[in-house]
Order: sequence, then C-alpha cells, then structure tokens
Amino acid sequence: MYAQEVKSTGKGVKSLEEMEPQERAFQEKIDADIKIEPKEWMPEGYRKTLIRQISQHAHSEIVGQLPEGNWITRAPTLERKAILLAKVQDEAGHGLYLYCAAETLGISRDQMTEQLLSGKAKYSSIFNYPTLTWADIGAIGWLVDGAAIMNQVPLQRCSYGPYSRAMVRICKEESFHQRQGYDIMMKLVKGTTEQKEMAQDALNRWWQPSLMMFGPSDKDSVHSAQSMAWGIKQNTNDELRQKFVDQTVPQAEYLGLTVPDPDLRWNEEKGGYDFGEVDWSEFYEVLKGNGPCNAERMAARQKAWNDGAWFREGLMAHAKKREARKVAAE
Ligand code: BYC
Repeated sequence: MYAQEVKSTGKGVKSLEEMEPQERAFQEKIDADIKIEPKEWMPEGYRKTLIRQISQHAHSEIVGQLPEGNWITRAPTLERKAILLAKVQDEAGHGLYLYCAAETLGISRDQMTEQLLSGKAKYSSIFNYPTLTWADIGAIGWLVDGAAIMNQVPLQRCSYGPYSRAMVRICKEESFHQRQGYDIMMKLVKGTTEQKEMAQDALNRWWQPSLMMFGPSDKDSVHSAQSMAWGIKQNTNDELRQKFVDQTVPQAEYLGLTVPDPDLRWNEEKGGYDFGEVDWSEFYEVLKGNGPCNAERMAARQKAWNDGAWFREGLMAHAKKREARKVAAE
C-alpha cells in the first residue's frame, strides 16, 4: 500500500493500520485508483491540500499572463501577435477551470483572490522574472511551458476528479504553447548573430528559474510525501526536475545553444544528466516576495481587482433584480 511505503520515508504519513475506519476506506479508494468526487467524504487535510495546490496553480496561470502580455503589442509580426494573444487567452481559461475546480472544495473565488492579494497564497516563482526581449517569449514557451507539461501530465491522474479532468484540457493546450515557444527559438537561432545571441541570453536567464518551478529539493519539500500518499502528486519534485533536464538538454543542442551550467554532463550509469545545484537561496528570496518583479505583479493584480469593482457590483445588482422578478412571478 502506498501510504505504508511513504511512511517509511519518515514524513509523518499514517499507515492504513493507524487510520480510523472512514479514513482507511478513503485511502483504500485512492490506492485502488478510484477518483474522489466533490460531495464525497474526504479528510480535512486532503481538502486543504487540494485547495492550496489548485488555487495556487490557478493564481499562477492568471499572474503568468503578465510577463507575456508585456509583448503582445510588440510582437514582431501579425502572425506572432495572433499566436501570442491566443496563448495568453488560454492561460486565462486555465485559471478559470482551476478556480472552478477549487470551488468544488468549498472555497469561493473571492476568498481565493483575497488570499492571493494579501500574499497568503503563492503563485509560481517563475512569473517574478522580467521579459526583456522577444526571445524571452520563446524561452517561456519552450522552457516554462515545457516544465509545466512535465509537472502537469502526471496531474491528469490526480485522485481528485475535477482537478484531474481540468488538467486533461490544460495539458493539450500547454503542448501548443511549448511548440510555439520552440518555434520562436528556432527562428531566432537561424537568424542574424544578434538574434542568436538574444536566444542564448534568454536561455541563460530562464534556465535556473525554470528548474525552480518544480519546487524545493525532495529533502526540503514539505508536502510531497503526504500528497503522493493521497494520489495528488504522482512524482517527487526532484524526479520531475530530472526528467525536464533530460528532455530539454537535447533540444538546446538541436538549437545550437549552450545550457548555462558548467556541471552539466551525461551520466551513462543513471541514463540521465547530472546538473549543478539549483540556487535555492534565490528561490526562497523570490518566494518571500523579493524577486525582480514580485511587487509589479502584485500591483497589477491589485489594480485589476480594483478596476473590476464596478463590473462585479453591476453583476450582483443584475442577479438580485432577476431573483426579485423570479420571486414576484411565483
Ligand atoms: N513557486 O512542499 P512543496 C504555468 C511552495 S503555471 C512558488 O514541494 P508542493 C504557466 C509550495 O507551494 C505553473 N512556490 O509543495 C502559466 C509550498 O508552499 P505552501 C504552475 C512554490 O505543493 C502561464 C512550499 O514551496 N504550476 O505553467 O507539494 C504561462 C514547499 O513546497 C514553488 C502548478 O502550480 C514554486 N515554483 O509542490 C505559462 C502545478 N514550488 O503552499 C505557464 C501544480 C514550491 O505550503 N502544483 N512552492 O505555502 C504543484 O505541482 C505543486 O504545488 C508544486 C509544489 C510542485 C509546485
């Protein structure tokens, strides 16, 4: 049983024997790969973990529109602009499905927004870096969406039904996003010397932050053991980071670009790349709000919330009027 296996890692995961009957029945369902649906009983910790992860995922999609949105008006061609617009709209859609999935667990959209704006809820560290050149749009699609796919494909098998179903559609769209990013990089490396340098510079700046997207190393991950026992996560952070490096290094080679890591080398024995230690002090600084763009991102979301007040009030007034008309007609 998974729960027992994880317990041996010493991260405080209960074994089946230690569980009360209701919790044991729940865990057995998860171990048998049966999805958990919104109205069913679930341990409070499972519900809270899902709300935390799904809402933070939704916030990441919404905040993730900002660095790319920065280039919509400056895309080099009409075609590139149309593609980028479609991608950024997809991110908004992802945020909306995910907020809906989280709402099935008993939290409202307003509560989630409040948690984001007060700084209680996180969003992915990656979106606190600036997009300085057009090549950054290529690097985001290639690396950031590439990392997102690596992390999200296993989430399609998440034990919670609404999250796993939302992930199916999201993953299809992420594949398009990754392809468009790689296509931009291909174009740049075949261009002028300056364009190739721009592509290399973008890879240099986005490589480490992309590795950080997978979360802290396994020894420092707080939630992985319990989330894996509950079938929320299927893999540890380090496993996914390794897969990402193994998949991406040959893609960089094909582009003729150099991955900015002097310790990167193929390890025949393990059948994967060894790579340098991630700069965890930078990761934790970004999480604390001290990344290059944290303040800018939060200010943009706060402004959007304030600017939307008249619209939310209008919708509420309309809903109240409709309700009153319905009651009067009964
Ligand atoms: N950034 O115990 P751990 C996208 C936090 S959107 C910030 O390993 P867990 C896209 C973690 O939340 C991509 N915080 O946690 C959109 C926890 O703090 P709390 C977003 C991070 O949850 C637009 C603490 O560190 N993807 O692709 O087991 C354009 C300890 O970590 C980060 C998702 O959200 C981070 N990078 O594992 C383009 C996927 N990493 O919550 C692209 C869903 C860790 O206790 N989420 N933390 O305060 C997950 O798979 C997991 O939540 C994580 C972390 C792997 C991220």
